Amino acid sequence: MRKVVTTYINPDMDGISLMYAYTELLNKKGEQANYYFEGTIKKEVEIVLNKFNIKLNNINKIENDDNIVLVDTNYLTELSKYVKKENIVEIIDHHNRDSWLDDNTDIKIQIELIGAAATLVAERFKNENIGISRESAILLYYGIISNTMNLKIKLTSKKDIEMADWLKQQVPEITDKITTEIFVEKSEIGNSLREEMEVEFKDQFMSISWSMGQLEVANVEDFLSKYEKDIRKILNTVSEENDVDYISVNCMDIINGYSIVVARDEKTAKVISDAVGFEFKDLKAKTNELVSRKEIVKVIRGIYIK
Ligand SMILES: [Mn+2]
Repeated sequence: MRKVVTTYINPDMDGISLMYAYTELLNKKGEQANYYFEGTIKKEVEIVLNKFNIKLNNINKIENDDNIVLVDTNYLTELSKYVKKENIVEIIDHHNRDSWLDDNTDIKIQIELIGAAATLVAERFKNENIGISRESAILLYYGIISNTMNLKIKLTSKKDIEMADWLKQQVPEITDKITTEIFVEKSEIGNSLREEMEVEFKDQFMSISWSMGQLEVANVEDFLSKYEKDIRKILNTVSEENDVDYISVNCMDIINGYSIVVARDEKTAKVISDAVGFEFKDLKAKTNELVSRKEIVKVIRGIYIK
C-alpha cells in the first residue's frame, strides 16, 4: 500500500524537509511513497527553495486507504482532516509525545526531544548508507538550522550538530554566506506577519489558555520599532478569535543572539516573568542570550500542568 508522508498544516522548514527527504528514503528502499501538505508554506521555505532552485511535488490528496507517516508532529489537532488516525503507521518527531499514542501501540514511533526532527531523517540516510540527493540534503540542513537557530539554542543536541555537519559536507553549495542571506531575507516579513507569528494554536498541555508565537528575524530591535503595533493588533485579534487568555510572541534575533518577548497584557507578562524571571518593561522583555519558545514553554507547562 502507498505511504503518504505528511505534517501539520502551513508547514515550516523542518516539516517540509522531513516530508521531502523521508519520502525519498522510502522510495530508495523500494516503497511507494509520496508527500502531502496543506496550507501555505512558511516564507523561509520559499526562500530556501528559490535560492537552491528546488521544486516540491505535493500530491493533490490523501486516499482513504493510504498509510500515513507523520513527521515533525504527533498532534492530531494540527493535521489535515483527510488524515485518518487509524491509517497512521509511523511517526518521526521531536515534540512531546501526546497521550493518544499510548493506546496505539502498533504505530512505529521515533520521538526524540532534540533540536530538529530533520536530524532524525538525516541520521537514517547516514546510518543506513543510502545516498542522499542534493535537494534532500539542502532541505534537511536548513530544517536543522532553522529549528536550532543556526545551532545556537539550548535544545540543540550533539546529534543535531553532527548531522548538520554531515549534510553540509554532502553539498558544497551550502555556505555560511548563503545561510546569512537566507536569515536576512526571512526578516522581510511585510504582510505575512500573522502566519509567521505562529500564534494560532492553544497549548494543549496546559491548564491555562495559552499561546506563545515565535518570530525569527535578523535584527529584532529594528524589527519591533517597525512592526510592534501590527504585532500587538494581531495578538489582540487572535486572543479574541481563538479565545486565548494568555498570548505573547517570542522574537528571536538570529544574527545578534538575543530574544524579546512581547506580551499582550500585564497578566501574560506576569505569568512569564514569574516562571522564567524575565523582566518586562512596556510589556516587552529582552534576554541576554537567544532563548527559544520551546525552552520558555517547557517551564510554563511544568507549572500549569494539565
Ligand atoms: Mn520541528
